Amino acid sequence: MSTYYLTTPIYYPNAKPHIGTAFCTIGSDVQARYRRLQGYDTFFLTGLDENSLNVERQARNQGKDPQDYCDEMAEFFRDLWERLNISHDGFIRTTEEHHKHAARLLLQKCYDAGDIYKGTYAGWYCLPCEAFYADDDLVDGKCPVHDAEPEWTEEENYFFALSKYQDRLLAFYEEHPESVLPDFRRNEVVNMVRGELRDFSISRANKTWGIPVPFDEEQVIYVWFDALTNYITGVGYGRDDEQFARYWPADAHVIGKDIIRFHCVYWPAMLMSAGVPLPTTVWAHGWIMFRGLKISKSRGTDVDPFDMVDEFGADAVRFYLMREIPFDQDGIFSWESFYNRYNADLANDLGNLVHRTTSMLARYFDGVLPAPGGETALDASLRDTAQSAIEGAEQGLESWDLDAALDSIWTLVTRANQYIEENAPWELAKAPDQRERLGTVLYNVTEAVRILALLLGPYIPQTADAMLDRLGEPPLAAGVWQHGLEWGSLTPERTVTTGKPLFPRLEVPEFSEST
Ligand code: ME8
Repeated sequence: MSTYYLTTPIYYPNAKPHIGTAFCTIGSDVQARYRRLQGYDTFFLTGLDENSLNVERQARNQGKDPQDYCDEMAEFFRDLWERLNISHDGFIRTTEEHHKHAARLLLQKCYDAGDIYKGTYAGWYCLPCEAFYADDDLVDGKCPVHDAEPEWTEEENYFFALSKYQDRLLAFYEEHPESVLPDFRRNEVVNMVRGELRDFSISRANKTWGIPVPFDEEQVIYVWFDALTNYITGVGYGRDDEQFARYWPADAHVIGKDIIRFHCVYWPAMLMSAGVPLPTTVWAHGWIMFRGLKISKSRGTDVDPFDMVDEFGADAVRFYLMREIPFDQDGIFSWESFYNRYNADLANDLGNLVHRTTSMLARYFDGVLPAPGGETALDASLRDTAQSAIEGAEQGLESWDLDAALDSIWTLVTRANQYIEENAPWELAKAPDQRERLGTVLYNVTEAVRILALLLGPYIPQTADAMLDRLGEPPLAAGVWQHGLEWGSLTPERTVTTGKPLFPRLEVPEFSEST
């Protein structure tokens, strides 16, 4: 069986997860679920980046031991991922012993390869980024990502000889255009590497928090070197050779555009140095903006994902983010568009389709699905739309065009609703000689609902299972996209139930200009 290994960034637990973090994790979850439905042996890793100075500072500011603080914060992440139905197979925390051991192992390999040397670093350090900046990287003296004042730092560190890898990196991007996606991000990376490629510091003189450098216990491993290593330690590097051989190299690292340099320049060079194969793809998504600003830890509480899930349910949140925010560009979160999407797409289009289909079956056939009769042009057009929705969904998901895949799926939702209007089952029901036609129409629309449940499985898994349950079908299972998407697979004579509306309409609040 083919394997598929994908990862999210490991998040800093120096604040609770916010809607931007949730977006990245949900997008990754959609892909993981899709791969499982396609029958891949899938491993989906997420986790926390704990050995960072920003985490240590935050803990100490609150008078807490950093490890206790991380343990507390980890619960918020685990809790949110559970509430959002994130289907990760691994949750790595970089304070775990196996990770510490393997991070040291990787660094030792780079050292043995002659790529680590001692030097003095003097530069601006941005704590939220955990990265050094040169004078000309700063914008008005501030970090270009966080708009925060960096700290001037001067210390003796170990360095990784990144500059040695310039040619190999450029050759790698050239030979593997899929290594950084979307394409325009790869161009940015190529430009970065073509310019001056500075060696980077891989240790810090901090003895209170972090993983000691294997060849100098006076220093700890720089948090980015340590953090990137999670992608191999999470699947057994230095611990479980069999698991490592099974899943590595990763098929995809999903990240935000803010951390491209680390993933697309530092990480491949580190792996080249240590003689470890390179991941297939780094997919960099954009940022969610809210009221004109990037949603971030300091502003995260404006849109609290915990409250959103409590109020609207996991699927509404997952759906909104995947439908409204493109997975390659920046996108805008607004409450107005949330309510619009919910009411128009979920309550009206999808919810009504399921409700009217199952209600008509109850009304006209006592809830027992009739067998279809001969096919008309209208029926064929519904079947064709289903086929093209399946193809569009697969194409979009394969190419990380997660919103385009959803657009394709929606063509079937729209067509199925139109099909009902065009055939007017309520009229057919009045004419006894149209009984067979009525049965055919209701069979076809029920079959469209079944196919929609499978297609929506990666996005709104709870709703998909609820739809299948109403049709008397088993819940989503691994491999079902391979054998279950054939039109006409739904066997007649089964009992279909109606149930409550899947997405009751929301009362829309008054919006001010700024929402
Ligand atoms: O950078 N819109 O952790 P982090 C979309 N620990 N995505 C967003 C976002 C927004 N407004 N804000 C954050 C780190 N993200 C490191 C990573 S990996 C080896 C180490 C997402 O907690 C986005 O995916 O700052 C971004 O890359 C990630 O959160 C940064 O999370």
